[in-house]
Amino acid sequence: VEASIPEPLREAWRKHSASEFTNKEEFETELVRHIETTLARSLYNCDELAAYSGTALAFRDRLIIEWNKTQQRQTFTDQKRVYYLSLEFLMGRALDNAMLNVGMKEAAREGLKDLGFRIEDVINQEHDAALGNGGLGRLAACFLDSMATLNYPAWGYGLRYRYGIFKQEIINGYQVEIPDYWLDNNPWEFPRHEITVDIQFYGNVKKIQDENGKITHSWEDGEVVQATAYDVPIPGYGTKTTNNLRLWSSKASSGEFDFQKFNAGDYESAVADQQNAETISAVLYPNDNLERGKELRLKQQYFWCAASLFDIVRRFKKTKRAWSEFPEQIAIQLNDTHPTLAIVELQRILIDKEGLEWDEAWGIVTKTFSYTNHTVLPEALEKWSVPLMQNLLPRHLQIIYEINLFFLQSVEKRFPKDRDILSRVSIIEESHPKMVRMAYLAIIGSHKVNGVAELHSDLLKTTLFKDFVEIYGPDRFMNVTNGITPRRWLHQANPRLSALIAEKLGGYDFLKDLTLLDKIEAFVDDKAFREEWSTIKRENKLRLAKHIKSTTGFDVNPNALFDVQVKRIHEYKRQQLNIFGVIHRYLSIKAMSAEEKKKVVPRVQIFGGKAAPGYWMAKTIIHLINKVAEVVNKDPEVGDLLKVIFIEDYNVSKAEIICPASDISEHISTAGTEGSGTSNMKFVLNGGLIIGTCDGANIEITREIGEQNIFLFGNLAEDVEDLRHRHFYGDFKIDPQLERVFDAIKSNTFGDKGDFSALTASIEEHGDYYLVSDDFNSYITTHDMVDEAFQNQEEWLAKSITSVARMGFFSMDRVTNEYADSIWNVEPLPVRD
Ligand code: Z16
Repeated sequence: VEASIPEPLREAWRKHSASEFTNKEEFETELVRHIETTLARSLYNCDELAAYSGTALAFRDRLIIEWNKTQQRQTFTDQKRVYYLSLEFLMGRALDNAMLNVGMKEAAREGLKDLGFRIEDVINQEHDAALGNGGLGRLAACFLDSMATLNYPAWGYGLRYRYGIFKQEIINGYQVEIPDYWLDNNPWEFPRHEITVDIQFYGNVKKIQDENGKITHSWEDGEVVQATAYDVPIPGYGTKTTNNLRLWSSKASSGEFDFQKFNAGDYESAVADQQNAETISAVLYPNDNLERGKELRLKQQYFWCAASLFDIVRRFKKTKRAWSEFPEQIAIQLNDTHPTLAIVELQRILIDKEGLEWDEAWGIVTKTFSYTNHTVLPEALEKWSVPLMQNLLPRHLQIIYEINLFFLQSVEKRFPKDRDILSRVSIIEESHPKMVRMAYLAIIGSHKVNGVAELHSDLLKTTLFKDFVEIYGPDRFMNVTNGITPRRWLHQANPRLSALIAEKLGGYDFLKDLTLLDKIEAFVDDKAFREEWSTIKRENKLRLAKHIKSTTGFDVNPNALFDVQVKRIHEYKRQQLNIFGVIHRYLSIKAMSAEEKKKVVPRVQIFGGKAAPGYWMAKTIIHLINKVAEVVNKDPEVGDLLKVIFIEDYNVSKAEIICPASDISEHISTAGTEGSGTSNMKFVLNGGLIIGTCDGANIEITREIGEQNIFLFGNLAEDVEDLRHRHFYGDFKIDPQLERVFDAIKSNTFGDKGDFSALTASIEEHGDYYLVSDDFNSYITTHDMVDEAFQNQEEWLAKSITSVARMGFFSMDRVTNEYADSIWNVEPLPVRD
C-alpha cells in the first residue's frame, strides 16, 4: 500500500503533517487556539469547564497523532494482535492520565497557570467514563493501560452505552439512582461513521443443498440493526504506543427496508424502529455479580460480539492470509462469559460464510479464544433460556447444539462407564425451560481458562469446573492473579508518595517495573523518609476530610484512624458485618467511664458503594449505615471517638481520593466468595494496612507483604460448607455480642426496627448464608488488635512502608505479561521514533 503513493504526494503530506507541542509555550498556543476556535470562547468567557475542554482537546490532538502512527505501525508489521472483549470498561477520567502518560503534566500545569487556571480545578471538571460496575470493568481498564505501556498490539472492544452506571444519591438514608448521561462534549471519542456493521436478529434458518449434496445454512428475514464504531485512544505510559478501544453504538440500519417505510408515509413507525434499535446500546446493566437473563442483555451481547468479530475478520481478510493462520495472528480474550457468543459467531462465519469444514473451523476457533472467570457465585453464572435464544439467534442455537453434540460424543468415548457425566457437563441444562450454560460453552470453545487469584482458581478446578479438568486435563486451567496499574493507582492518585519513592530510587522507573519498589525497604528506619511518609498520609487524609466536609457537612478528625470499606454493596462482601461491628463499638463506648474513654482510639468509619437497583438487601444495608451515622455522629457521649460516614456515588475518581487516605481498609468477604478483589491492592500500594479474610487475592497479598503486616480473621473457605450445613440443621447459636447489636437495632436505636428486620432475620432465622455470626467474634477481636497497633505509630509506619515495598507483584504489567506469554502468545511491538 505504502509503495503505491507517488513521492511528491508523500512529500506534501509529510511537510504539512500535524506536529505535537513539546513545551509549555507550545501547549498554551494549542490551548488558546482550541478555546478560541474549536470552542468559540475567549479570554472574557473562558470558565473552568472551557479550560478543561481546551486542555483535553490539546492533549487529544497529541494522542491521535500517536494513535495514527501506532496503528500504521501495527498494520505494517502485521504481527499477532490481542483483542480484549469486555462488556465493561470502567475508565474513570482521561485527562490527568493522558497528561501523565504523555509526560507533559508539568508543562500543562504552568501553561494553565499563565492563563489563569489551577490544573487541579481543571482536571476536576471531567465527568468519569463509568461504563462498568466494579472490579471486572476496572480490571479491563487496567489491562488497556498496561497493554499500551508494554507496547502490545492490542485493542479493546466494548459497547458505547449512552448511560453508564447510575449516579447514586442518598436521600433520607436511602439510595436513589440518577441516570448517568455522559456523552455530551466527550472529547475522548472519535466517531467513525464510515465503520459500520449490520447486525441481524430473529428471522429463520434455511437449509440449502448444492449440486454435490453439500448442505449449507442461511440465516434470513431477521431484523437488522446497525453498529457504528467510536474509537477511544489509549496512551501508554512513557511510550509512543497509543492503542485503541473501539466501542459500538447501535442505530437503525440505513438499509432499504427503512426507507420504504418512510416513503410509504409510515413516518411514526419508522422513527419507532429507530428508537428501538438505539435501545440496544442505551444502558449498562447495573448488576455486579448477578445475571438476570433479560432479552435486551442478550441482544447487547450478540450485537457487540458480532460487530467486533466482523471487524476482526475484515481486518484479517485484508492480509490475504490462509484461514489456518487466523490463530497465529489473532488472540481473543473473553472477559467473563459475557462475550461467549463470539465463539459461536466465529464458527458461524467460518462455516456459513467462508465455507470451511466444521472441524477445520472449530480448530481455528478454539485456538483463538481464551476465557477468564471472575466468580464462583452461582447467581452470577450466565445461563440463557433455550426458547429465548431460539427466537433471537436461531442459527447460533443450532451451532451450539452441534458443538455440544460433538463434545458429548467425545466425552462418552472417554468415559463410557460414567453414566452421569454427560448430563453434568452438557452445555444444555435439562431444566424447564432448558438453559444454555455459557461458562461450559466458553470452556469448550477456548484453549485456556483462568481464574483471577490462587484460591479462586483452585476452587474452580475442584468444584465448578471439576469435570472439565478430568476431560481436558489440568493444562487448560490456570491462575493469573489480578493486578492494578501503578500509573493511575499510585502516580496519579498519590503524586507525593510517588515523588518520594522516585526521589529515593533515583527516578520513576518503578512505574514501569514495580518490583523496583523493594528498594525502599532499605529506608524503613530512615528518619527523614519516615517523617515525609507520614506527612503524606496526613495530607491525603486531610484531602479526604475536606471532601467529606463538602459533600456530607461532617467534620472528621484527621488524627483519627480512618477505616475504609468502599466497593459494590453485596451480602457476600459483608458491609453488614462492618456496620454491626461499628454498632458494637458504639455500644461499648457508651458503656464506658470517662477514664476508659481516654484509652479509645478515635475512628472514622468510612463506607461507600452502590447497590444494584433491584437488590433490596444491599439497599437495606446502605440504609442501616446511614441511620447509624445519623445517630452516632451527633451523640455527645461519643464525640470524636467515632464517626460514621457514607460517601455518596463511589466511583473511580473518588477512589483516587479515598485510597491514598486510608489507615486501614476492609476486605472481609465470606471465605471462598471473592474472586480476587483489586481495591485491596490499591489500598496497600498507597500505604494503608488491611483487615481481611483469607479470601481472593488477600492470600497472595499476605504471602508477599508478610503476615505480620496484615490483619487476617475469620473462618477458612474449607470450613464454609460445614458451617452452612450446621446453620441449616439449627446446630448453632448466634454470637452473643452480635445479639447485643441486634437488640439495639430492635429497640429502634437507629430508627424503625422494621426497616432492618429482613437483614437481622437473614442471620438469625434464614441460615446466615454469609456466616456473619460465625466470624463476628474474630472480627471484633481483630479490630481491637488494629486499635492497639495504631497506638504504636512507629511500628504502624514500618508496616506501611514495608508493605508498599513488597507490592511489586501486583502490577498489572506482571498480569499482562503472564497473559501474553502463557495464553495469547503475542510479542510487544517495540516503538521506533
Ligand atoms: C465483577 O465485577 C466481578 C466478578 C463478576 O463475576 C462480575 C463482576 Cl461485574 C469481580 C469479582 O467479584 C472480583 O473479585 C474481581 O477482583 C474482579 O471481578 C476482577 O477480576
